[in-house]
Amino acid sequence: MGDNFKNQIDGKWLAAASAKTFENRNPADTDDLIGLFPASAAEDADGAVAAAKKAFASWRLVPAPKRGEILYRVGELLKKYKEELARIETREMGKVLKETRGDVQEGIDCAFLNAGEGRRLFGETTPAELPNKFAMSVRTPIGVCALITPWNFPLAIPTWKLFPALICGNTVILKPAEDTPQTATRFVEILIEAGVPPGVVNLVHGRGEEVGAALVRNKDVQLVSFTGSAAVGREIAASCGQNLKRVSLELGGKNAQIVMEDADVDLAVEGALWGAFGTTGQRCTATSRLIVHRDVAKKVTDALVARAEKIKIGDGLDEKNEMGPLINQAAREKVLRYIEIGKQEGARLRTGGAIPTSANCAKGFFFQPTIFDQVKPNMRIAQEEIFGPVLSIIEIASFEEAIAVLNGTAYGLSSSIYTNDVTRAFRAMRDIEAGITYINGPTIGAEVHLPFGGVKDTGNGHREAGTTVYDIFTEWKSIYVDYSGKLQKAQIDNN
Ligand code: UN1
Repeated sequence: MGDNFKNQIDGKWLAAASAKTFENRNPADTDDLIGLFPASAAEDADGAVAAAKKAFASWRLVPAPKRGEILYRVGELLKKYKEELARIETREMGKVLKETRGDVQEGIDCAFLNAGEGRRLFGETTPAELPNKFAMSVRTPIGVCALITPWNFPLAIPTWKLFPALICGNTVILKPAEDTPQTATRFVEILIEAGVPPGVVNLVHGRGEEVGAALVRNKDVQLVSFTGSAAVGREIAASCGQNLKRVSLELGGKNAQIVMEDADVDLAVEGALWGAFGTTGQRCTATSRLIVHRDVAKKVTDALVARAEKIKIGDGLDEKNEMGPLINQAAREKVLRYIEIGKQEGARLRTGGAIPTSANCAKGFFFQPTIFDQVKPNMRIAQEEIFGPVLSIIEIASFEEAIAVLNGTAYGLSSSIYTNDVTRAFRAMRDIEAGITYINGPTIGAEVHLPFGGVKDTGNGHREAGTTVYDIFTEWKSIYVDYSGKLQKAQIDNN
């Protein structure tokens, strides 16, 4: 029997007002019930918004360096509890321990980065056009922020949104994915242990259609930050548009790695394996297309197939395993549907494509690493986000064709090119349509101090992480101080 978990609203741990709950189970072993979580509804979400609104009145006045001190303590506590958090994450999300430790590390890095920002948050001073007048611009907090986060990075993604929101003086409601509520709960416990005051961070569990929608609708929420599917992102953006509410979206991807004929082939294979099958292919940044020059296509494909077949699949808590399960039954059904679509479209299934039959995989949502070759750029498996361990290999004959194929999808999050030709590398940096481009590295592994996000249907132009995130979580205010002691009229010709 699992434990009973709660929402956090205004400093109190509360069940849903309806007392309803939902189950959280281990995707590697569905007999393992992790716990029961509040199946919250609009009334719980609205209560959390009211608490955040109340707390904003005092939190916005806490000096940013003081808010930073709390975030330094959060960083220290995340270090202290790193292994515990990694194990919680693996148990509820499935990815292997090495990866969940990396996920927690990303949160630690994000804590210290944002803690330091408490002593920067720079504005500008500039000369005024009139004598005895001073002009400057400062960042001010926005207010109540709703953070709606996915299950694939159960700690790192909430930290990317929450730490910048807090350091800027906002208060938040975190609505974590239903598949990974325990990591979020432990995270909020740690925030409270570090000294975050009541109401500054609220946590509401439940379904996006209920809790997420209620937060997006609530007039007292000034900003929505969402990471998830493009379909849901469009709905959120439409609703926020109606209310002129700020919204930051990080949505899907169909990321590609190019391998040119001059590349270090072994390095490119290593990169593609990690990019495609790391996190069981469940990253927004995952490599789902490999665009390979025909001169090296056979060598690259054969090597990838051989390596993919050796990947050890199983429970991520067992250190010898290299790839955990998919997140849930619906995810596995989706992947299976795309395997059929790929076959029907005429792509050649080179390896995988099925549920593993080994005994250790019997109770979870496992899936074999899968590679299709002879994929054409316009096939659905080369256009649509699958979010599983499925790699589509597309052959090309020139650099120009490679770039055109890479750019030929609706998305533009991450991208990569393996080449030893500096001219090609720089042309790729210029011509690839994506928010992130790697030269001789895989499509995954973005660092928290650089802007993160993408072009086209991947988002709405915002970049979380980096220094750009502060433009999401603050308003600019321009301030003029006239110390002339008389009325001075700007833009009037005084001569
Ligand atoms: C995601 O999959 O939404 O760049 C985030 C990476 C990680 C973050 C991925 N640092 O692969």
